[in-house]
Amino acid sequence: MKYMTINNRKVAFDDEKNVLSVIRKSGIDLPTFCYHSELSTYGACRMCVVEDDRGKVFASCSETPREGMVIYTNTPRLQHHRKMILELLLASHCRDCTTCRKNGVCTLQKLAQQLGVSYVRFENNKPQLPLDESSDCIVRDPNKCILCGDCVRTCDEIQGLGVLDFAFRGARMQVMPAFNKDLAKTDCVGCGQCRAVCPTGAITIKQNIRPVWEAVADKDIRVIVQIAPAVRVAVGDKFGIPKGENSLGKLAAALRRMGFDEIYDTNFGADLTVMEESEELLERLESGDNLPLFTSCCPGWVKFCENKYPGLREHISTCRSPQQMFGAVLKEEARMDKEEKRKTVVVSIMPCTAKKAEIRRPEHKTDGEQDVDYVLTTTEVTRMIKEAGIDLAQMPSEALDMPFGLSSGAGAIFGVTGGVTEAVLRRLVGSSRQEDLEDISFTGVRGIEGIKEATVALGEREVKIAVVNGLKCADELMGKIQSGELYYDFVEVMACRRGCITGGGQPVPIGARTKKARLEALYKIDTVAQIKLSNENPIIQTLYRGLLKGKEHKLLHNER
Ligand code: HC0
Ligand code: SF4
Repeated sequence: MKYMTINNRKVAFDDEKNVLSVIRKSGIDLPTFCYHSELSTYGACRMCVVEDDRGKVFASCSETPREGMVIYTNTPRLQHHRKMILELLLASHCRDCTTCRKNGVCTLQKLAQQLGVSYVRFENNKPQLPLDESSDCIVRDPNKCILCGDCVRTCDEIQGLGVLDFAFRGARMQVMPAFNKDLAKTDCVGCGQCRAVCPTGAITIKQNIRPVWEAVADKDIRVIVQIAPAVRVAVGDKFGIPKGENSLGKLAAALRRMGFDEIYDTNFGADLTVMEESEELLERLESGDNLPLFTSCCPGWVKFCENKYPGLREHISTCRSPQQMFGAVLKEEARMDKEEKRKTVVVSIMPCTAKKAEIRRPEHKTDGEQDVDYVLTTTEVTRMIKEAGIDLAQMPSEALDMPFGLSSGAGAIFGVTGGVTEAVLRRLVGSSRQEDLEDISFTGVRGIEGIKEATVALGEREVKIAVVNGLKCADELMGKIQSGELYYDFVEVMACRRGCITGGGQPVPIGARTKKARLEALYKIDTVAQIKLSNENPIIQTLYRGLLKGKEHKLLHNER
């Protein structure tokens, strides 16, 4: 153990990678715009400056901790320095805080208030730049960018895409896609991970709140809502509910009071996906065609694979994602119900911005009609609940509607990377005995590593599996699969690290403790679930015997 002195207090440190981490570990929340522990250190914002005993001022994020260091974090000189940075940032910032989407969760706004910046001496004489609203998933407002580079490094270092970068120099510097192309014309997959780290309103979620309120208010429209696995463990974040707490029952109660007609669970859709995807895997193992089978649940990953590895497109499962399977079933049911005179609108509540693009893909229309009409992210639904004057924390816990409110634990764990694989393996192994479930969970499919590998015995055969977190890791793996260096039978990729719990539409910030709480909460839902296997869900069985009979392919699969 080594020691340094921070503000006259002796502080122990070990293998922290920089002085900033030691300071934060000691309980002092030094502000930063450009520091994220999972990204490379950029050292540009200078908010984390500290002063040493010789009066040297330096950025604590870029300094290695040394034995015997003596530092101060809040001297008058540092206070002046930080305030000046904030004032200069605000001077060239569009200051429409009251109407900004990030109002209340903007780091610039929060720090200006926290550090007492009450007046800006300089005029903003920068020309107003146009917004990029071309993407279905996110909106870019360059007028609110503070050039911290968090989005640039996230898209490059985590997703390996490099869609965004710095352009021009000095006062003209901006963040933009190459040649300032519209996002919709780039390789952007809509994952929203850049939005999740953006400290201001420069990258925000494309909003679908208005049309949903209008549909809810229309008596001639029946609005059905489905709630994704990862939403329930994050929607409580802005209501003071403990991080990770399962708020599904409270969310159902709030949605009813807001006027939604029927409330169902995307976990039911996940159960359907397990049924179809496990069959597809068996068929491909049998025929040997198009192995490995790639999961198709994550739209960011699907788009990435289509863009970058078109030659491996046939490997993507033909199964629709749980959102899309469920949407197609709900719309088909509405078409079959001759008593129902209202128009049916299906709304999904998702942790993911890319799901907004998934619903608009041409293959996700049945008989010319979109299977899911609108996607609201967890963040948008949080806003709607607040608009309705509802405090989620005070809601009673209510059950979802039947029949599609019933789902298995296997459906719940879809929200974490590895969950799809684990759920499919459960179905293929076909046992709900505790020891067998544990054996599957210990194969290596759980955990937060970038690439996880597992080998599972299915009958006579050993099935080789890879589970991938984040598109940069996917890119690494795909290169090796394409060249023949690696072989797998089944590959699950989630574009967001740790899966949908960290999706680009989730409430931010998503720190290490929040990630852990959400992950553990989803596994806990599975642990206490009475039904563990998707095929044991009685409503799934009824559906296959009824509505789905002869229509499995039409409603649950994409043509490839
Ligand atoms: Fe997910 Fe899904 S698990 S992608 O992360 O497969 O968004 O939560 O809804 O569709 O079920 C997101 C989450 C879903 C889908 C499911 C899958
Ligand atoms: Fe990159 Fe994802 Fe942001 Fe698109 S949405 S720019 S792919 S991080």
